[in-house]
Amino acid sequence: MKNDLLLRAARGEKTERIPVWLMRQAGRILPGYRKLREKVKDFKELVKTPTLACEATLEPVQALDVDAAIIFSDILVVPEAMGLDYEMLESKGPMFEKTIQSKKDIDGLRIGSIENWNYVVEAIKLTKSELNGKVPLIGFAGSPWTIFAYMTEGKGSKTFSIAKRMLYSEPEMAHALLDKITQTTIKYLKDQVNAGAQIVQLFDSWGGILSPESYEEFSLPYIAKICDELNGLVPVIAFPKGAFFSAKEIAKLNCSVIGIDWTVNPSEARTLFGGKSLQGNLDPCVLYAEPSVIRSKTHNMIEQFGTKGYIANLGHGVYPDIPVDNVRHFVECVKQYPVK
Ligand code: 1CP
Repeated sequence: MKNDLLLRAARGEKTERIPVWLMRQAGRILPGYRKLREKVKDFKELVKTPTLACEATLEPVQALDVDAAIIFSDILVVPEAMGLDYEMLESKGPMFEKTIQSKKDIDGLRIGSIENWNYVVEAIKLTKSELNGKVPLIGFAGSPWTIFAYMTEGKGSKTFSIAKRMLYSEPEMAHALLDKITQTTIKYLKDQVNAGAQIVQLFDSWGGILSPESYEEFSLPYIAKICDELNGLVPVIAFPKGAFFSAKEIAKLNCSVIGIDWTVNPSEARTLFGGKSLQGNLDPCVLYAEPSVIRSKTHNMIEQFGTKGYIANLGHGVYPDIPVDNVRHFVECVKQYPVK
């Protein structure tokens, strides 16, 4: 491994330089990605063609000079593997033909297996061999609650009121669905690790719309199960976006790294999550600002996080209209930060 900064920082070590990557680095912002998209019918064809998924994964490593690659895929591979098909509508996002509303619907879902996500396994193997140890490869999945939200709503939502209604009115049914998603996700992540993923991230993108009580009943226990199954194999990064109202409970997860969003002060995050490595947390919108602002906000962030057991990143995915040069500047500013 030529550059294992990310893996060492995830294990809590002090590194000679701070590793940096960006959530959603592999799509949307890069010109090469747009060209790749023009070659295919739709987003899913890109995800399901290992040579193209590999190309999309490698582009940011070249173009942005980041310290990790994240496999080009989507969290919605899991519902599809369970038998719930979706389309990715141009500039609208995911759309499921059917949604899960009843016990019968849940019984009709399968616990996915390798044949349902073999294209991801192949993409990881190919990417791993192309990377040839240049930087580590990150695997990922959505958290069970976040996947549940898409499976019950059928698409993105502002309120996720259909998903939340099930939590309050049919809690047993909700747990049955969450359990099935969790079993699938554990198998899916283990297959990613066997194929060559060296670290995995769990995106709980919609954790923040729950109350602390609901979060601790319907999201966190399932994330905990996945961490317990995976963290002995590779480091797990748990990213409980917006859910830091439950920080005390999150701190108990059996994961190596906690991903922090911009709503938490970095030095406070250190106090909350004592023994863990941290990742984050610059507001992506800082990258719209001029270079000197990006530099001072990035260096200020690092100073507060400290340099041991720290992975620099944004507090959520990079937005499609952020200029690539500004993203590159952010990466450089992290790399230039003097570690004493
Ligand atoms: O760096 C990367 O881009 C790697 C690949 C990646 C990842 C990690 C993609 C490709 N998606 C994801 C994760 C993902 N997908 C999340 C979790 C991260 C987050 O919170 O941002 C979520 C919530 C999704 C679901 C999803 N996929 C949406 C959101 C819809 C909503 O409800 O707001 C959308 C629009 C997608 C499509 C998608 N996934 C990935 C890309 C590059 C795109 C854009 C589609 C395109 O190119 O046409």
